[in-house]
Amino acid sequence: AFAALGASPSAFAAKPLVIGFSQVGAESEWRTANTVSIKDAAKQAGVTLKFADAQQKQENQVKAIRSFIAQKVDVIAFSPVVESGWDTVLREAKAAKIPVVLTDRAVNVSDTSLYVTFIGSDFVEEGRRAGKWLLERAAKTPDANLNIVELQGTVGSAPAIDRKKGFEEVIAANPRLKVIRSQTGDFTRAKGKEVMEAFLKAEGKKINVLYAHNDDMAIGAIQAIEEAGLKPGTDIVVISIDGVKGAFEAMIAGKLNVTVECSPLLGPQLMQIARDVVAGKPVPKRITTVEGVFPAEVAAKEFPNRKY
Ligand code: GYE
Repeated sequence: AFAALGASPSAFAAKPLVIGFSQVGAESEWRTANTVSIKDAAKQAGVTLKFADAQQKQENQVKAIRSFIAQKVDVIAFSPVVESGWDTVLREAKAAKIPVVLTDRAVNVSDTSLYVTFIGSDFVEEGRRAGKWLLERAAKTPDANLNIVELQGTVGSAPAIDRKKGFEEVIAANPRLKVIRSQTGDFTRAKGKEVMEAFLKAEGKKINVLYAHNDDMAIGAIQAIEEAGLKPGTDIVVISIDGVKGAFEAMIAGKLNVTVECSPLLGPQLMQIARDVVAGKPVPKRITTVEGVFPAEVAAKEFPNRKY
């Protein structure tokens, strides 16, 4: 019938949806899996994805968003490296009538109509889950004081702020649990190792527990602990967040005690939401990822099921 009308079928096909996505960077195993998820899901959905890597710098994200506005993409999506400082550029997107979808990390804006929805984990809850695991463990050694060192994520980022808060809230129930040092390791292995070396130098054998805001920093710190002649997982209990394959390997090797899951597989949801938004369908303001907790005891059994 198309041929009879003298037009090719493709002339009738809807034009592909264009999404501009500004990624934080490539700082961790989590982030790499997140990028793969978004790129694969775009391909699967027939979405044209304009992808920009900000190398952990907010100024690069602001530039990318402005360039997406100039290119008149259908939807702007981004994972904001830090929470604050987004009002101006998001107002520009709103003025250009381009909907903004947040993925993974939240923003702190006075006007929440500057974005349509936020898809990602509840980071406060992740911090609480890490704290609960430690409370239960501490109950088994009622006489010991437990000195904790904390490796924070990127300063000013939603996961660093929230994971600290949730953990503190829960461990406050037991006065024997004390955070004696807390510093950022910027979510990377290299920084995690470096800061842990400094912690060990300052506190030595006083350290009983390491709480790292992500697996990569924990894995870097594990190296530092070993180089200091101590046994990670035994001499120092190690707790982290994400649940990447590297964490499962470390648990199977007995060097990491528990990881709290945080799923990076947000791509398919993002594509669906972008379609719904452009189609004018109502979408929820907050879409929270469902996740679990994996202690070392289940690591070997769970490993084959891990998707990132
Ligand atoms: O935990 C960390 C990554 O924003 C949830 O960023 C994400 C965090 C993740 O670098 O590994």
